[in-house]
Amino acid sequence: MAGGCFLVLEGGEGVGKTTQWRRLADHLAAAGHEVVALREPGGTPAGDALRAVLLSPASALTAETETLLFAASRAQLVREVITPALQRGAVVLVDRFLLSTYAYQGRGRALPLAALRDVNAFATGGLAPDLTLLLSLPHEASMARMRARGAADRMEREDDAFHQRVRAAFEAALDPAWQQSHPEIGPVVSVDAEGEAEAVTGRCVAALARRWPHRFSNLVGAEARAGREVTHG
Ligand code: Z5A
Repeated sequence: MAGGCFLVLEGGEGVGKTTQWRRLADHLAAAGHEVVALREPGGTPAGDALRAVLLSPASALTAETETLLFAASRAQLVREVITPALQRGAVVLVDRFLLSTYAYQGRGRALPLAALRDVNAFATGGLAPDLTLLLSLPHEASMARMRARGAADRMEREDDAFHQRVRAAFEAALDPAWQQSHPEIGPVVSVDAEGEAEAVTGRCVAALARRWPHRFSNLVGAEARAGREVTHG
């Protein structure tokens, strides 16, 4: 693989994405990669403003408005940060991307996938991740982690049935036939998110090294080496 690499971390709430996003970014930087670590929604000044609206429990949004605001944040992030970073050869690591829209707005809010696809094709300009690592954790374990963390945002306050639909959508994305019919999502692999954070990072690193042995095999043990700065957005 030459040039940049576009990686996404996905999963339901409380599976440990943000924890792994930080740890994986550090590993990649320690192995000498330029790393641009971003989260959705957000990652740009406009995106951060949209994030505040989207996650505030005080916002009353229709499902359609919510979808358009997530897509607006994505459009800004792709053009302002992701595409230039990929063009310079950086590893771009994003906490959530389009698959979250399919899971939360598609399955969670029951909006038609065709509309989500069209809006987001416009938002991304056709940019698809090179790989998505889907963190998988039993429902009870992720709920326990959320309870331990406290305060819930607007999306997290949805009921259990909503979150079960979201989980089912993520699981469906692991089916090779589903991936073939959704090329805009790119390849998705499951990573077991149970156990200590360090063990989960090891599984993420192993998944990257399996897919791109030449580029990423030196990630194993990379945290012990001095690394480059990570740009966080
Ligand atoms: N959303 C959407 O609807 N449509 C879209 O298109 C997009 C997003 C892009 C973003 O919220 C919300 O937007 C999200 C989907 C929606 N909402 N929901 N619900 P966010 O960015 O604020 O949050 P999140 O993405 O849902 O992540 P999270 O809830 O913060 O959880 P997480 O990132 O998966 O987990 P974490 O913060 O790393 O860990 C959670 C807790 O568990 C924390 O206390 C950790 O210290 C602990 N933890 C982490 N790893 C471990 C291990 N291995 N063992 C034990 N404890 C652990």
